[in-house]
Amino acid sequence: MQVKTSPREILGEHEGLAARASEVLRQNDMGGWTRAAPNLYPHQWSWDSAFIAIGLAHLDVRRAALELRTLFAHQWKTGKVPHIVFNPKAPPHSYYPGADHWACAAVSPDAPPAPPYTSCLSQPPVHAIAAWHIWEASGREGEASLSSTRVFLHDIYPRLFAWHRYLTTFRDPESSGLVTIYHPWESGTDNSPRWDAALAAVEVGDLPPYPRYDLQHVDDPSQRPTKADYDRYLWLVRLVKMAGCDEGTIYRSHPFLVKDVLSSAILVTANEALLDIARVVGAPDGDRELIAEWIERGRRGLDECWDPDLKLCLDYDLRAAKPLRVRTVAGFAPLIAGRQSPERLEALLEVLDSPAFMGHPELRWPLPPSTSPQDLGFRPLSYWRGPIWPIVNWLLWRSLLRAGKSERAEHLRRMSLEQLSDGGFGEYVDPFAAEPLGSTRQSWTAAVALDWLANGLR
Ligand code: 9WN
Repeated sequence: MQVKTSPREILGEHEGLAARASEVLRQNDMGGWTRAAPNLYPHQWSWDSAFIAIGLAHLDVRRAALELRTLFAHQWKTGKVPHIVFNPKAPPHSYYPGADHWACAAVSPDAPPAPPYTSCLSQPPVHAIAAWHIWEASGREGEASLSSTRVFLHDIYPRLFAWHRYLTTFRDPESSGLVTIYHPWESGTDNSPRWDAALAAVEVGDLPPYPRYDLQHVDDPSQRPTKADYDRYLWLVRLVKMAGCDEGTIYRSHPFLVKDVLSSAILVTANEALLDIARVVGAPDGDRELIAEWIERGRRGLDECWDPDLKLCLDYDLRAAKPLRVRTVAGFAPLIAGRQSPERLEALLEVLDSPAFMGHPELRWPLPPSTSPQDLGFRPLSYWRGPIWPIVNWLLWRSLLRAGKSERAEHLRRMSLEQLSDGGFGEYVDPFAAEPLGSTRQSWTAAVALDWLANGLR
């Protein structure tokens, strides 16, 4: 990767941090795409790539655009963007389930030609936000950069549109405005207690023994999902493949079918970015009307999931026909979707500031744990069950800015940077001891650090 902007130009008081973050992205750079992390995740992950592109936009706008181009080159015929594009050069025994296990091209006519193979699942749609971010970064560089990014936007727009159409049709046959997921991996918050009840109802059939390479890359196995969780994850993959990845068949037969409020909220705000892109590329009026309709429908869907007692939004289990009553950061979905009534916004902020989240007295930094310390499912050191995830902080920070809450946003930005300056670019962070956990040198953590640093200068 050719770094055009010196990290020195994008820092404030965190000079070393910018250089270190750029170095993580450089080390994980595979030419046209970036490994999510060097050891634990040696492939291209979908929503990781979107965050990575947001960070790269501060270093090299063209390279940032290439990150998304490479990912979208593996888009399925249905419009689905796969959650993993497998790196054919990844060391053997580095990630399970790897390309051979998925081999989706063999089971679905909609999969792109392989290799490289892709997974059959999806992840939250942060991509249009990243594409718009790249456009804005170009705007700061001047006309030459803008004109090359205009070409990029023209190329990527139809792909982004197809991706969002996939999510609003195949993943929402009820027209509820909410995205259905088939697997916790699709939520990006895999092992969150959000999914415990729905997963518990999944009966695992015969599974051959399988390796847990992931456990080699963390200090303590309890930071990763349990064997019981992994059995269910692999069983659900087996069922998706047995259904030939056919959406209708999955919808009829799959035991795990959940409306995910966080993905749905990200889709709303990504649709706003898509509408901006549609304007730049001069997309047909019909597209723009449809995108505007998706935005409205998404907000209405999230309204339906509001729990007035918890003052949070709740996922909905379609199989059990009931909400999943767990207090996690996903509950702030309406904040991420944006344009809430002043009362709803105040209610959300009150919960965010309360001891249930950022106001918990034992937190090292006032940053939101992935699961509320007051929830029974809270585990401070386990994956999505309690640790702080910098990319979630980034989503909340961006949402606060868009809601006009600039002081709170600035506080969140500063605290997040302090945390990263102290602990480095771990995948997630112990909310109390502030130890970095999970993978080290995680690309998206470095990427959001770069964006936060750059925002301190504007
Ligand atoms: C499964 C790559 C990904 C992130 C997810 C995170 C984790 C994978 C795993 O790593 O998931 O997709 O093997 O645990 O939960 O959000 O995209 O960083």
